[in-house]
Amino acid sequence: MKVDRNSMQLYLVTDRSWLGGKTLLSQVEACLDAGVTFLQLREKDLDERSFLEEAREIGRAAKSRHIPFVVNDNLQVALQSDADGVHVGQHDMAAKDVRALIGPDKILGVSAQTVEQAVAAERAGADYLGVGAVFHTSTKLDAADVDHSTLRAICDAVSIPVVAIGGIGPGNILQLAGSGIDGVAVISSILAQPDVAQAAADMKRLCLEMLAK
Ligand code: TZP
Ligand code: MG
Repeated sequence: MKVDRNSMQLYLVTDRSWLGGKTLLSQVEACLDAGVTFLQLREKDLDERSFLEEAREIGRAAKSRHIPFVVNDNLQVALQSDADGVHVGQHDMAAKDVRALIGPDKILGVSAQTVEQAVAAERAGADYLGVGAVFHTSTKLDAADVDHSTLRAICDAVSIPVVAIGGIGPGNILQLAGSGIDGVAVISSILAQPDVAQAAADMKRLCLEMLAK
């Protein structure tokens, strides 16, 4: 398996909404040093050139720490920055087409909300799944809700690692114990906090507690 299950424990998705004058690179580095185990660069509004430059810079920070690094949605940026892989949603390019373009060695992550989508993604060559939103989130307004019985059914139906995403924070992460997930993917419970390193360390501790339950 290309993706080590342990690297899915605390998956950080970037968001520049809460930088508050700091740089994305410095915030990300602080999080990587505080226990984040996987990194996705997610940019919705950046022009291609800035996106590529940023992917190279953030990718270097991840590589030097041996943290897997994927780019959301943008295959060209993923390939040109030599990221470890790419993450696509159900409304992006089809997983099997992405797999054909990136080859067998790059990581392919796919978002899934149903068992059918999860099984299809695994067949299409996904290396891991992101499943959510498992709790209410204000970060992605069009996120579909995934109830916890569906989350469990998805984990049972596939053999690739699964991370839950959406509204996960210190107050609810332990509710995910026993679902079969390999970790959690978060944005605001780390990046919207005043001390991102402390938030990442707190989430890591709670995540390990959740996984051990
Ligand atoms: N996909 C499903 S929910 C979500 C994404 C990108 C947003 C997660 O952000 P947060 O702040 O951790 O709820
Ligand atoms: Mg997408």
